[in-house]
Amino acid sequence: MTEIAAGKDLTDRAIEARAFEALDAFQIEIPSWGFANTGTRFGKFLQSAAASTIEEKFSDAAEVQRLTGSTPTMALHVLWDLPNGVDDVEKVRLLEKEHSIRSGSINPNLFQDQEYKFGSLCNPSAEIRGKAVEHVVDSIEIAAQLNARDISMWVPDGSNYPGTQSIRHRIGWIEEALQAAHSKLKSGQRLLVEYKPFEPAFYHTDIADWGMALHLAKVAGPQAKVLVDTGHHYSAQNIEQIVAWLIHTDMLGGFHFNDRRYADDDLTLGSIDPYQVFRIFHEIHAAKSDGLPLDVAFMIDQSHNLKGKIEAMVQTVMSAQELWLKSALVDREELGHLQGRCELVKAEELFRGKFWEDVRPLLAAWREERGLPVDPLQALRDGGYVEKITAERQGRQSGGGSYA
Ligand code: PSV
Ligand code: MN
Repeated sequence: MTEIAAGKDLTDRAIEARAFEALDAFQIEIPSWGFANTGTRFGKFLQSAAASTIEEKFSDAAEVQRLTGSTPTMALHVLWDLPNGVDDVEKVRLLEKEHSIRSGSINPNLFQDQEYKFGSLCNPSAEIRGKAVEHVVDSIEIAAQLNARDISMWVPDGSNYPGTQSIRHRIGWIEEALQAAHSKLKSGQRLLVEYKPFEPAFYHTDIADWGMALHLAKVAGPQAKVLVDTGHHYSAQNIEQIVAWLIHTDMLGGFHFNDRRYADDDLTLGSIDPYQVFRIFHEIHAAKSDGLPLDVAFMIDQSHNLKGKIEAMVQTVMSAQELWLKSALVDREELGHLQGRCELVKAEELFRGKFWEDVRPLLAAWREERGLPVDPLQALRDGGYVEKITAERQGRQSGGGSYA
């Protein structure tokens, strides 16, 4: 071997080691509702293979984990997955064991009950607010019994017509509600406050953006953090800047990943703007390189109406792994020097150069080394799981899914 070849071999091995380390550290939670029949407000296109029971959702999650090796937990939505509340915990525990999938974040449901027509935690009726808080407290108990750390709070409240609600009074009510919920957290648990600018309310949303979520998380207590759903921003918003601010203030709790073209479209992660996901991941890697103690939950929040559900989930995890790996490989030390010297073009080329690099061979090598299918999508097609569940589930009506 020439000296140059030996040097290249050493570099290749160093890159591979770095890549494997990054991939080993990467886990992303999949949502139970991603396996169920869902639709738009115009209707649903039903899929025979869709899961309609919690048993089927665990089974589907196990298939995604078998193929990708990066999804050991599944987010649960309380009303959809544990309609009997804590009474369903034992059943979920058995499913966790059977499928080697742990329960991930627990999502209270504050939007399906008729009583929530004018809001849940921000409803002008103290009685309804109390009921909503009770549901959150029950969800915290479910999480505790399932050893799940995070309770993801998406509060759908808002109003549709100017002048019809006191925006300020509602701030006070939600502060009280989140404090009450926070006081019930066990040690180690976290309350993640998710924001969204619109939908289902179209005039004002009570937690519309990251500033409001940050304020509310701070008011709620030390175990509350902010959850960034990438689909919950106005079109031109710089999401990685929000992420950097939340990291700086030690208030970043987690992500719901999906992509968007217009609004909260829940499109496949990276399908519209993969560079944005790369830039977000870069902020995470950069903070880690700077030695900041980050503890961020990566979760997928997508439920596909047209794509095969398991196929879409596997594809999403693969995209996440690719973008995570690309951003992991940025030479941050060199980037730091270039930033310090304001060498703009060199810095940008170094940064975006990694975005354009094809990391799929590295991912394939990692999969092979870890005993995973080298091409998870092909393995899904070859494995016959979808055909099997299609036959088993065929003809049954949908249920147990999001917006069902
Ligand atoms: C609301 O749009 C949201 O992002 C919340 O996280 C919900 O829990 C989830 O979607 C339901 O799909
Ligand atoms: Mn979300």
